[in-house]
Amino acid sequence: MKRLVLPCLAICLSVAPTFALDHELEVLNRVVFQTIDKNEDGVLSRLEVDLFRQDVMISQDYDNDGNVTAAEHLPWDMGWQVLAEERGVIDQYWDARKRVFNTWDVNNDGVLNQAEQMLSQSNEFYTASNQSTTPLDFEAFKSNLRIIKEMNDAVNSNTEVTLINVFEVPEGALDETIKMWTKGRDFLQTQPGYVSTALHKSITPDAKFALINIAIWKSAEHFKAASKAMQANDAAPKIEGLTFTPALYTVAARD
Ligand SMILES: [Ca+2]
Ligand SMILES: [Ca+2]
Ligand SMILES: [Ca+2]
Repeated sequence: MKRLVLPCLAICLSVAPTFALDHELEVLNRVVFQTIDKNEDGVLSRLEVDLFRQDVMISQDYDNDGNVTAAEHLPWDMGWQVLAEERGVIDQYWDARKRVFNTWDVNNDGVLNQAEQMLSQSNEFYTASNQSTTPLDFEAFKSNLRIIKEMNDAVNSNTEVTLINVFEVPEGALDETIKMWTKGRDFLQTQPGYVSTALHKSITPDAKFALINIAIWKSAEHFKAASKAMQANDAAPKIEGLTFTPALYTVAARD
């Protein structure tokens, strides 16, 4: 399979938490921007964007017939697909890619012919440049150029985080701790951004953590705001000797 291989792929494959992934998305955008910016003047001219378009279209046209089908176009990836897979938003990513392809496929025959390839990219440049020929700066590139914006939005569409809270429960305080947790849960599930929660009770004798809570929140910001609200409302009673350690996590690797 022909692909444009960029140094960013190594970066994009590295494991990182949510905020670092946002940084990685920024790095990916920057690397692709610099790849297109042949004269290294920090902006993308109409010519540079078109030269890149030609390189990409040629690399996608596996059977060299001058046309690019959806099957030829969609596997092309410069790093966004890897990030989408890491973040669990691969469906949103494919939807975005198909949406862009369908927009470019003006006569809706499932193939980008030469005229459609040129027209689509010309239109995209002028749209990104506010109907002018002004070269695109980095912000315009990542926020206005359709395929880049669509891929960025897809990769950014999931900001869910997992709260894992481990409880060291003093002897004889298990039921009381579960009651405390339930009261806290009742409050937290009314807060914006709450998705789900599950309290796990150890079945291993003498486990260090008798209880572990695993909860999903729409974003770290939602969870932090909810925690603050809970503290302000004193919604969780105190239990002598109980220690708990909450932290937010995101998926670092999957099967
Ligand atoms: Ca340039
Ligand atoms: Ca072809
Ligand atoms: Ca077509």
